[in-house]
Amino acid sequence: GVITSPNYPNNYPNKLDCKFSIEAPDGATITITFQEFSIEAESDCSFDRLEFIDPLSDNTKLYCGSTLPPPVISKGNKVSFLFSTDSNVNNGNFKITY
Ligand SMILES: [Ca+2]
Repeated sequence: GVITSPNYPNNYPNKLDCKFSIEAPDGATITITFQEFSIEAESDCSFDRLEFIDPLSDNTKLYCGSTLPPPVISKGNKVSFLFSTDSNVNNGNFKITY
């Protein structure tokens, strides 16, 4: 499957709070591959962020900036992403396959 930022391939909107959930069959894991990635950079990703949540892992990941993140493999069969953006600077987008 594919997940893209809202308005892809154009810039994502400001003031977003989006959740994307992926569920695979029981016993399966999910491999996430980032194809394109560029969202507002900040050292703590406090402006715009993509948060990766794997319920079986304590290792929640926050992504921002324009470096393509490495692939991620889930521990279990469910993962979700939360995409949050603030009220200004929205020059970017992302595309993820799983
Ligand atoms: Ca922003």
